[in-house]
Amino acid sequence: PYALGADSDNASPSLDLWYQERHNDEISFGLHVKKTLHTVQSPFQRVDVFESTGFGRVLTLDGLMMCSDRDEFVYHEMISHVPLLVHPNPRRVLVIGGGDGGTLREVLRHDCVEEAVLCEIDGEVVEAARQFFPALAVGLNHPRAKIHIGDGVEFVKNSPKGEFDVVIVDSTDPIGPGVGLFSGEFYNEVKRILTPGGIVMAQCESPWENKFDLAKVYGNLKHAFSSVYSMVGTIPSYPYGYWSWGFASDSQHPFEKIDLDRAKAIEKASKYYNIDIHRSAFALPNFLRQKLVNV
Ligand code: AAT
Repeated sequence: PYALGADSDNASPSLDLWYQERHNDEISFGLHVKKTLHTVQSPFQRVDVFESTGFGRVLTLDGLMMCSDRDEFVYHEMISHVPLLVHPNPRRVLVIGGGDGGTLREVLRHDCVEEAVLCEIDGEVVEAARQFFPALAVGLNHPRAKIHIGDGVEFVKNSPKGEFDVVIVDSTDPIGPGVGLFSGEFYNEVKRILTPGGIVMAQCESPWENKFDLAKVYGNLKHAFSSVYSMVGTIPSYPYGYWSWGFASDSQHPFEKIDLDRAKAIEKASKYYNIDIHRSAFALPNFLRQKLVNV
C-alpha cells in the first residue's frame, strides 16, 4: 500500500512505500520501505526481501514477516540455546524450517554439536538468505551444517529411530506448508527420532493471537511427551511483539539443570540470551496460563 508522506528522505519524497502485515482482519503492523530487493514466487509461497528504514532487511513469506536484521537474534538465540543448554550433551541436532540459517548459526555456536541438519521445504528461502542475509547465511555455510531441501514431515517420517538429541521446529505459521508441523502425528514421529532424554523446541506463535489454538498444539505435544512447557520472549517485528515456543521432553526440565559452564560462554556472545532470561522465559502471565490450563 502507498501512503503520502512529507518527511521522507527517499528519492521521490512525496511517494513513500509501506509494508503492512495483516495479522488478522482486525490488526496489522507496518514498516516504511526504503527499497524492494527481491520477489520470487516459489512452488510453496511468495518470497520477498526488502530494506526497511526501521528494522533493516526483512524477509517475508506470503507477505508475513519471517525475520528482520534488527530483531532476528531474539528468535534464533532463544529457540536454539534453551534446549541445547538443558540437554547434557547435544551432538546431533535437526532444524525443521529455518531456511534463513539463523537457527543453524546459533546451534553451531555449541562446540559439542557434531552435526546440525536443516530440513527446509523451500530452496528459494535458502537462496534469498544466501544472497541478502549474510549474517544469517553463515549458519547455512557452516562446515558442520547439512542442508536438505524437502518437507519436514516427510523427513522426520523417513529418519531412523533415535537419530537426534534435539529437534527444533523453526516453522512458519500453521497455514500452507506449515500446517503439518503442528500435528499430533508429527510430534509422535519427532519423539521416535529423538534419543532418550531428547528435547523438541517448537515455534508456537503469539499468545495474543486468539485465532491460533495454542491449547490444541500443546495438547498435541503433550500426547507425545510427558512434559510440555511454554516459553515466551519479545520480538517487536512479529505479531503483537510477544512470542512463544513450546519445550517438550520426557525427562528434561526446561531450566532446573542448565549446563552453567556452557551457558556462561554462550551468554557472553549473545544479544538476548543469558541465564536469567533463560529461567524467566518460562514465567507465564495468567492469561497464557489460563489458555493452557487443561493441557
Ligand atoms: N527463522 C525464521 C523464522 C521462520 S521461517 C520458517 C520456515 O519454515 C520457512 O522458511 C518455511 O519455508 C519453512 N517451512 C514451512 N513449512 C515447512 C515444512 N513442512 N517443512 C520444512 N520447512 C517448512 C519462522 C517464522 C515464525 C512465524 C512468524 N510469524
